[in-house]
Amino acid sequence: MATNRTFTMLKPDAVEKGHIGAILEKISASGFRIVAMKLTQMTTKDAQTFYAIHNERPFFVDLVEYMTRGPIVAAILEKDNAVEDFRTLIGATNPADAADGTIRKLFADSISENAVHGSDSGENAAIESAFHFSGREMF
Ligand code: RTP
Ligand code: MG
Repeated sequence: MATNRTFTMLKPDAVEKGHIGAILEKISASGFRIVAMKLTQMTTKDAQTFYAIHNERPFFVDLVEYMTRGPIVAAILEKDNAVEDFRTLIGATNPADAADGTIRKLFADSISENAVHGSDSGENAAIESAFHFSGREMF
């Protein structure tokens, strides 16, 4: 996949609080085109695999519990410099450190429950997109 695409999830807390529309509005207004999108729920195995890089971290069990407790919105987004620009749009992992106007500043409550995921590299964007979507679901 080209590096002009990134992968995102609106996490269970954002869905529970009714923020899907507001976050998608902000994403669209920031120039990202939606290539693929669905409401889905991760299984424990899905979340353990998706966040396997963190499996030694003290927060791993809580992270898997959080990410599986309800539906998420998974999406692939397209824009020039998508990975970096989307990380800028979502803000720091801890919303307390996130810049004003970022999605995490606006919609997240804590470092653990921070509303949104964004891929950290083009390579991971491709892996994460393929984890959630088949080719016929990408437009
Ligand atoms: P993400 O992968 O979800 O986009 O988040 P990120 O790159 O900003 O942060 P990362 O270090 O990859 O952490 C993944 C997710 O784990 C939860 N977390 N909790 N309690 C904690 O100290 C802690 N640290 C991280 C967050 O949900 C974070 O987004
Ligand atoms: Mg990460």
